[in-house]
Amino acid sequence: MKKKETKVVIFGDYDTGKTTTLEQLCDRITKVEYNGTTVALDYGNCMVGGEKIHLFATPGHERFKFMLEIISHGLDAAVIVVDNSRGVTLAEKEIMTELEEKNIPYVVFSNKQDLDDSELEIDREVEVIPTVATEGTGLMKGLEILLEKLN
Ligand SMILES: Nc1nc2c(ncn2[C@@H]2O[C@H](COP(=O)(O)OP(=O)(O)OP(=O)(O)O)[C@@H](O)[C@H]2O)c(=O)[nH]1
Ligand SMILES: [Mg+2]
Repeated sequence: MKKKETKVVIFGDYDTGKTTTLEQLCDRITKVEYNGTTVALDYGNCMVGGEKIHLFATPGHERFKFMLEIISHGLDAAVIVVDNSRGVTLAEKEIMTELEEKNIPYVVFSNKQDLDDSELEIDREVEVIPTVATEGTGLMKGLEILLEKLN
C-alpha cells in the first residue's frame, strides 16, 4: 500500500518568514528566489511521525500572486506565516477566508516574536503558534498541531 503523503502550503504576506520557516523544517530545500525574495516557490520535505510531508512556500509579493493558485493545487493543509510586528494583513485575511471556504485545515504562525511578542490580534477562531523562524522556535510544534487536524 502506498504510504500516506501530505501536502502543506505556507502562505503569508511578503517578508514574513515563509522561506526561513521552510528552511528550518526541512534539510534540503529548493528555492526559486531573487535577492532573497521568493519569485516562484520553495519546496522541501520532512518526515513527521512516519509520514512524508511535502512543504511548499509561496511568494509573498503581490506581483507573484498568480503562483498561489498553482502551488495550492491539491493541498491538504496550510500554514499562514504572519509577521507579528506587522499584524495580520488584508492579503492574509483573504487567504484565510479562502481556506475556510474550501474547508482546508490551517494554523497561523505569529512569527518574529523576537521583535514583538505581543498577542496577535485575529478576528477568527484559529490556532496561533508563536514562532521565531530564524531560531527554529515553535515551528515543528506548529506543524505537528496542524497535522493533528488532518487525522
Ligand atoms: N527577527 C526575525 N527575523 C526573521 C524571522 N523570520 C524571518 N526573518 C527575517 O525576515 C526576512 C524575510 O525572511 P524570508 O523567510 O525570506 O521571508 P519570506 O516570507 O519568504 O519573504 P518573501 O518570499 O519575499 O515573501 C529575512 O531577513 C529573515 O532573516 C524571525 O523570526 N525574526
Ligand atoms: Mg520567501
